[in-house]
Amino acid sequence: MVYCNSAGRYITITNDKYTLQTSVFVNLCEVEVYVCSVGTFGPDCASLCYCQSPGDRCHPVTGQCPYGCAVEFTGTSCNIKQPRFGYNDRYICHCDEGYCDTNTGVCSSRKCEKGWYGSSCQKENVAFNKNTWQSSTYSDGNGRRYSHYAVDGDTNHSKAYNTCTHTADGRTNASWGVDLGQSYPVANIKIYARDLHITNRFKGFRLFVDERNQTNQSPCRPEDNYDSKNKPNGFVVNCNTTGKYITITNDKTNEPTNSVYVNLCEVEVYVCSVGTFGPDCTSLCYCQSSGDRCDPVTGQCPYRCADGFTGTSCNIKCTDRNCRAPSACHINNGECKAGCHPGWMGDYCTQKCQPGFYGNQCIQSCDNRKCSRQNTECNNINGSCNGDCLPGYKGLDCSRIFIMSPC
Ligand SMILES: [Ca+2]
Repeated sequence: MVYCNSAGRYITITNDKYTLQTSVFVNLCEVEVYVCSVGTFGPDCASLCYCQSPGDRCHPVTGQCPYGCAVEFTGTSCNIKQPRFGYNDRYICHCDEGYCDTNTGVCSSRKCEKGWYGSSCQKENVAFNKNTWQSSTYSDGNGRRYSHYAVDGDTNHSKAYNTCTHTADGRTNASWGVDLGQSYPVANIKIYARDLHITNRFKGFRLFVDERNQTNQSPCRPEDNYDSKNKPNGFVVNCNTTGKYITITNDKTNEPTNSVYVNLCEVEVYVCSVGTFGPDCTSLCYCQSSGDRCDPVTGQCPYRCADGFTGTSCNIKCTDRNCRAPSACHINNGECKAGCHPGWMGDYCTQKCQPGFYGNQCIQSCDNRKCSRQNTECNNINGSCNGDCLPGYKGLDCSRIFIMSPC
């Protein structure tokens, strides 16, 4: 057996050593070339790897996938199934180690996988390692300042080279762009510019999110409203729009060089994972299909809620409602038409009474109870005193007058 561990189409066997007969031969009875089937690796091809695309072959020895793991898998060989959270395990945890809270997704380790952010690690930087371009490329003795330096995952903004892009000298306009690979509802974009030039080279800064690679649409942040002076590095641009291409342009002369530059150290484009929304992507929306993305700000689903959920952002479980009478439970009309059970309030009867109130329609005041003990806890449903009443009163909430009859 000969072990190779390499990829190739042609197998060649050569020989240039003379034998005793002073001739050189290749004299074979059979050559069998063994490969592992797609999705397997190891000496006996008995180990499984779950690569991004079903057709990707992982490394025959390490199991490493060429373009990353399938959605639900992680680990060097992409064979560790990621833990999940949420109702019916709808969401994938993106913790770097350990498990996440089964309801909220918050990681026990408080650390996210590379490329994921936020307190529940559901905010993804979709620009990381994607295809980039720029209008021209600056070069000097320290090398070329390539466009992909702005998506290499290194946010260092004090260095001039190896991790920051730089367009060439002597230009009257400059631009840089990234292709996210697909259209995303972009929540916000974080930009790290070079410390030395954050003010002068961002003077004409404009940012576009577009479905096509064009920059004739309205920019996310109009140039005239953008003030780069005293801007801290790693600043966020809010967009709340959908697009596949992010383009940053500049056509303002950078004094005193009279050239125009785009000079970026990192551009992070944040998108909430499918089924999450909100500034930190911690709110959950249960849309009809588990692949539906809801609005990154409002949480509204594109079609309707998943069965069993209701509310504007489809995050209210029908069985969690406390309707007084059975009510249909569909998106936007899942309100409790006949009102709530005592102790509950809101359109969907999922909110407890305000503190200090209880009972039917939450209008009974806890202060009016006649509990024997001061500051007794007040149950939202029945206002129970959890103990004795003051003389002359009875009932769970000690609100009924008790007339004692004489002996
Ligand atoms: Ca960088």
